[in-house]
Amino acid sequence: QQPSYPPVSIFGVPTDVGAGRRGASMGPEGLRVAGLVEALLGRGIDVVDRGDLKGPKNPWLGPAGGYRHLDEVVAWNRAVLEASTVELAQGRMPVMLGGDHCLAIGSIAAVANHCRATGKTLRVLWLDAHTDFNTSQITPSGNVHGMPVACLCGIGPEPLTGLGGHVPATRVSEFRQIGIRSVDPDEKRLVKTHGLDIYDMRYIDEVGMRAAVQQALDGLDETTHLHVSFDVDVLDPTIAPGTGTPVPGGINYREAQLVMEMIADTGRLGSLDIVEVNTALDHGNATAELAVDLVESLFGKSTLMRD
Ligand code: B3U
Ligand code: MN
Ligand code: MN
Repeated sequence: QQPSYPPVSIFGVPTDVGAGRRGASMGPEGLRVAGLVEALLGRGIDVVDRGDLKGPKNPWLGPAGGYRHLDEVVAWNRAVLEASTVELAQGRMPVMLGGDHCLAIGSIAAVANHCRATGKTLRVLWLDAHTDFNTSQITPSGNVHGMPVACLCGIGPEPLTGLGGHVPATRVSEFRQIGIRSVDPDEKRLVKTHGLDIYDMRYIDEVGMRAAVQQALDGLDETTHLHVSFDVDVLDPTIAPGTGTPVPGGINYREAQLVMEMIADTGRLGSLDIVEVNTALDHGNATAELAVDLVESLFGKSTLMRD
């Protein structure tokens, strides 16, 4: 049975203030040029592109107190939080086009508030090469795109942990991370202490993507709001070179399609981030085009009719 989808509202979030390299700010336009809106329309989805959110420019400074550009990151995330909150309240699905992954603090804080208000259960599927669980004390870079999961779970600076008004915004137990293969030494200790549910590349190699995704999606029911935070660096850099922190050994095209198809089959997708597309580092617009291809699967495209 084909799942049905709520109407979709797309926002560009042209920011790279949380990243260590410039260029993720061009991600929204890269995804649009790759035909994201047309692909969703082609799936029969009711979709509106609300254009780009506004935020401060990248001052390109070094870390201060363990964070780079904290004020700018907060400002961008306020805009993301506000936009997502409005769409969710109208029964629409916010889709945030990054931009760097710091924007997930705002998008997921909004979703978590929405779940609290409506009595829904939250599940976050975090597709990424990285766990993004750093803090100002242990970050090797000061880049906030390496910290959003920690911030959402209440570990971070008050303007980010308290962004949505509820600290912590989310519980660690609401997250499942898939495709992980780069965790900093102290970050490793922190994710272990907090018991983050991680399906890393070794696990995927050993049990296969199907079993990994089945486990990550276990326990979903009609009350679940599923948020997918899709960092394109989860993909192998040979197929997705256009991203700021590529890590070898990522998921391949077929594994990526399968994840998306399995998510689609749940019929629970409620919100989405597509982040870290850096067109300045891409081969042509290949990474954005691949992301759009995968998003079609996420919205129910399949080779055969299924029942
Ligand atoms: N863990 C490293 C690298 C990183 C995390 N997320 C991204 N890169 N995109 C850091 O800087 O925190
Ligand atoms: Mn990330
Ligand atoms: Mn990443």
